[in-house]
Amino acid sequence: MFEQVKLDYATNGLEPYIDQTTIETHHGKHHATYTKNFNDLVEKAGLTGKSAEEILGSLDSVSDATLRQGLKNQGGGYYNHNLYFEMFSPNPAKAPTGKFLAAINEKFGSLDACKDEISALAAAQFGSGWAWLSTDKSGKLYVSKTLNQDNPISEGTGQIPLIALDVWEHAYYLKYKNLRPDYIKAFWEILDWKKVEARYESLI
Ligand code: MN3
Repeated sequence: MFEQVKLDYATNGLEPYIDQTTIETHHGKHHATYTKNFNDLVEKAGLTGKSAEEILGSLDSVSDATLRQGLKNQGGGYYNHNLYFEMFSPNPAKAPTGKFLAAINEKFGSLDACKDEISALAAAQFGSGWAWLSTDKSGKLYVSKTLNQDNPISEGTGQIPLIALDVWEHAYYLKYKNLRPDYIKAFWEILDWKKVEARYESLI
């Protein structure tokens, strides 16, 4: 049984960057629904006991096309939002350190350049989707964007996401309306690089 990540901050704890109503709706309704639907589909597909990464990484083994697409959509919705919500903090570390910072500097030149690349992909995503910072098992970093609830795992890239930037309108529309770039700027104000760094270190 897959469970939504519990927020380790109050629903108003990310104000003014993400407002309370958006967090309540996004986590309490959207993410809750993806999670419920994913659990139902996992049971239907006979995949109980597998991890979300295993399921999303082997969708080709599901022969029924409707079920396969459902697992990709709802499983992505479950997994992507867990990563999204767990990387925020009301008092975030504004930069990583150590090996992770070294990998960022090697790939992008600087932390600001890394954020700019992800922001540009997020702003350029036409319609609903996500922008990503991911790693492979060797610790090499990648940026990408995906449509819908697709992610680097369901895309079969061999990459594991570290940062998930949701650019579906439900993530920002109540506060930012059409101004997605303002939401993207706000995202970096509450992203906790210490959490991202801990995830990176656990994966490589
Ligand atoms: Mn969302």
